[in-house]
Amino acid sequence: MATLQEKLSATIPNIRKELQGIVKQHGARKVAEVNVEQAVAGLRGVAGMMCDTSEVDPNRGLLIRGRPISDLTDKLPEEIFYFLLTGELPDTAALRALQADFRKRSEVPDHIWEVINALPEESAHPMRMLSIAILSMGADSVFRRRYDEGMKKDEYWEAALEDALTLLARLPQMAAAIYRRKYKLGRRLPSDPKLDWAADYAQMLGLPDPKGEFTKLIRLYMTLHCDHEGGNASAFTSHVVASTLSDPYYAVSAGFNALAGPLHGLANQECLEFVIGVQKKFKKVPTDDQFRDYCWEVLNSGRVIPGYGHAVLRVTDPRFTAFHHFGKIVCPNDEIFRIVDLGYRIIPEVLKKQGKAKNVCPNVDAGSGALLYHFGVTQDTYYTVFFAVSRAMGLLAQLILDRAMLIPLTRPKSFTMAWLKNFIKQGEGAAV
Ligand code: CMX
Repeated sequence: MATLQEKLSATIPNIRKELQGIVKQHGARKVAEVNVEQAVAGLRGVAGMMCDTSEVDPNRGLLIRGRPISDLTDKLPEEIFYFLLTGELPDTAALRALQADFRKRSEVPDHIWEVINALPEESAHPMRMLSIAILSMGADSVFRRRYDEGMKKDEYWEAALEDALTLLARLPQMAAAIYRRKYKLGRRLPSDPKLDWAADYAQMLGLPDPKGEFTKLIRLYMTLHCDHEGGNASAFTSHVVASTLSDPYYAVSAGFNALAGPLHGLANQECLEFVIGVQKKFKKVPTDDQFRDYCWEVLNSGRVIPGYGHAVLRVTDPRFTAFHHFGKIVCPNDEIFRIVDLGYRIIPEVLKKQGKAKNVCPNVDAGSGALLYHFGVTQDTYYTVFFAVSRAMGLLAQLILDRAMLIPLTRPKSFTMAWLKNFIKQGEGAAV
């Protein structure tokens, strides 16, 4: 068995050497070109950074370290974190060691509870509360302290890993406490050291779970949302912030701030609202024709159908498939789930007919909210927090590997509108 730290210590020097060799030998080779539209509109599709933890294949969906996410749905999030970082799944002893490490670090200092309790629960969105709590934890950053003491560059990843493990160990408690405070559900519930990371998170939310199905859902949720390559808004934000050698708490908080936007992590909230809207209008599961007409009403009013389409994917998101499969087993007769199921049959056909969306299939957000709702998480403004707790694993794994590979400050060049007009006038010879 190799603990996470041992495994990384053994492999990082070789990976670093290999990358340095590649850059030395092939540094001048072009990997991508950027056209005017891409430069002006969000750098879509520009391959301009490296990320080893995962990739999104348009036709296969999320691949974690080359393995389809659908192969990993039975894994615990702790195993996934080890896998993201090392490319190997831990054996039982290494998994136990990682879980014990989390437990050792899990005590949330009083000053963090004071910060959470000081936030206005009426007005603050739970993502804002979580981001502030993470930022406050940075006061105890090992990375910051060791940097101030003159830590050597090749040790940055070790200090980043220390902070990452501490952050992850405490995250479920903070997220669960925010749930209970925000929605006035009573005192926060204590962590249970006997439970795995996701099961502990599930029990601290305080929802009834007589058959253990909600716990299974949270494990699945945590595994499915763990990472989505490096260029998505939250991962890229975290990458840029960490590249300045801000500590991991600053970087994760920043990444969460990006995740909180409606074009990114907040979409899951909007998906449930769409489904609830259908239920409210028809007071039951509508017929196919009624639902089809409803979709056209939404589209004709200029709105999008949430949960469908994707910037990269061109097939049904395998993470949707995993949630759909779970729902079919656990709550096939739940009215909200049945509307999601109906949507899966009808919406692609409607979007195809409309002819605008490049991908007419469901994405990860189309079904997850219905399952959370089924188990009593009816407060959809909280859904992005589940996403964030899971995604912290990917942000942190990417950040640790960036420091391990000695990736420098991110600093693309920008240009002015005047330069752009001149460039167009002069032709392609002009340089930034
Ligand atoms: N409903 C209606 N129209 C849609 C649509 C949908 N679900 N998905 C795409 N379209 C439209 C776009 O609005 C765009 O229309 P305009 O040309 O009028 O601007 C056209 O189809 C082409 O868009 P696209 O290239 O296929 O999609 P983008 O890469 O621009 O956007 C996304 C991707 C996800 C923002 C978009 O599909 C969408 O708005 N979906 C609904 C919201 C949603 O589910 N978000 C969750 C994303 C999950 C994630 O990113 O992880």
